[in-house]
Amino acid sequence: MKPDEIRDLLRFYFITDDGVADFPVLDQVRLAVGSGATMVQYRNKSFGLDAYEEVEAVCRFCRESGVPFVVNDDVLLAKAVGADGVHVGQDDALPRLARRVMGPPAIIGVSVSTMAELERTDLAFCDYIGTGPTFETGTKVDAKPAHGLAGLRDIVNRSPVPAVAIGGIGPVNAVDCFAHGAAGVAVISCITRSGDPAEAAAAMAAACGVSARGG
Ligand code: TZP
Ligand code: MG
Repeated sequence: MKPDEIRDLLRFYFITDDGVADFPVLDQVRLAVGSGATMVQYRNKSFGLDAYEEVEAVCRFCRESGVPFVVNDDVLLAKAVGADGVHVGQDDALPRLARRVMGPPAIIGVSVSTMAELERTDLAFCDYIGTGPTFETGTKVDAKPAHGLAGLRDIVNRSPVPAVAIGGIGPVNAVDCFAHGAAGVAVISCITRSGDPAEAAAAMAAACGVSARGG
């Protein structure tokens, strides 16, 4: 995918939350997409046997909505459900394997927390990097220390592919991330764990300069 195309898709990147019992994942995605999210990632760190059906339902909804859908961690699952792409971490499948399995038009993203990780990642097979945590986050228990806006800018400046910032981002500091070179912001808890998720999603859309989807 061309850098300009992927930059637009990264703008308001919503990631599902498997940690809020009373907010089903498909409802999270409906809200985010309806509010204007430009890309969706299914992230589930406690995959049960029923996850496959949930992923398929989210994938179908995103396809009907015209929003690109990627699966976190699991290349095989991404391929099986017909996702648009996959997002891998430093300890998951190598980007070149992900590219081989998913095919040339697929979106391949990789997590990069530090400059050292950036340097050892084979970015020739990636469309974008997810970089963070930019700010402190309680959502990822094993997150590395936050690199802050200066760290974000350093990584953006060295990355040959567009970067989406992640970690502790909400409507206010999203604007700072854009000002420091991020093509987009990836968010979980600012929407899913907000007292008013609809209002939070609308505020994110406004911060990202995207419009709600009608219908
Ligand atoms: N990777 C780095 S921070 C993070 C991930 C998956 C969690 C982001 O969640 P939140 O709730 O938007 O801080
Ligand atoms: Mg991973």
